[in-house]
Amino acid sequence: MNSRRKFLQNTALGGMLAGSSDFWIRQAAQFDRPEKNAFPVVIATWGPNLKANEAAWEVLSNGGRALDAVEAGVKVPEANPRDSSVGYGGFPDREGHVTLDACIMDEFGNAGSVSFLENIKHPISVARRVMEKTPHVMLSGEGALQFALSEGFPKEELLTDKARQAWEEWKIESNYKPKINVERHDTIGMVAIDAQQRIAGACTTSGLAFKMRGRVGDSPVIGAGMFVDNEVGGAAATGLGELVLRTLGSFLVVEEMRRGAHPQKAVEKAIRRIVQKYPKEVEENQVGFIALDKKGRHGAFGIHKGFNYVLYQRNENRVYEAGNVLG
Ligand code: SD4
Repeated sequence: MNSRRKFLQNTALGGMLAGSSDFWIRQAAQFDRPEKNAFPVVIATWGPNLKANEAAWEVLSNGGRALDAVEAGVKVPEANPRDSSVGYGGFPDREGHVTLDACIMDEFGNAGSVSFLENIKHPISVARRVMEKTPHVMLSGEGALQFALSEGFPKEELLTDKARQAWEEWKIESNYKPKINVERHDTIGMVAIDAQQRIAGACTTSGLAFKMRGRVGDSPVIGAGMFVDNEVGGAAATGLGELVLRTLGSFLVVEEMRRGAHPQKAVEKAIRRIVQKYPKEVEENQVGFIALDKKGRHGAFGIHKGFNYVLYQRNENRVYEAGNVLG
């Protein structure tokens, strides 16, 4: 027996602490009871993604699998030409090519991902095929494209007139600033739990606008842009990928929940870690996390004001403002 335990057992203080810890365990159990009608549930980054949640809900409310729900959900912004951060209509790299990153995880801990993929409208579905049809987790660039074509995905031009125009305007100054503004971006990260309490997650993006050719962010990296552990919960990230990659943010959130943290506390921890480690870079850059735990509780938090998210639970699909650390 370690000496501290021995000491506590042999003292009045030990008796008091034992009593008080029972109190806290009872207290925690009260909060930890499964939420009523918590399932199914789906959460996604950014307010404009209500429609993505709807598509996921369609699957979930019909008794479908969380994996199918998140794939269907994130395909909505991937196909939307007005969404300049995801899939078709995404802003190109600084050489004018739209290059896409995406990843997906299922309830068994299987994972699939594509990075630096061009000319395929639904990178999330290619990521799923990587997971289901290859012994690998990630395919990149030309190889990812070849694989997608061999799987029957059509090759498409993803650069819309609007995105081309934005790029032409950017080229006038060609000011290379690999930073992300605080409010105007909407990579979608999504986590869902179905009626059978299976958890899945997905994340998809065109990455930073006018990025260096070949730059890959956090979104396709398992544990950075998204992570799911069916025993614990799931998390996803949006914002400046470099900050999320260096801290393996989504993994950190899930591990915090594994240690017993409420999802809200877990996302706050991951954001504070970034702020503490990179105080200069966070001044002008946003990162936001969303999380769901196995009990159906959620959390969301950003570095700056302006990060919002969508939650569909108990038949209600709503946009919520997330808290933030820097205002
Ligand atoms: C990236 N995390 O490539 C992505 C960008 C993003 O909303 O989230 N945009 O770094």
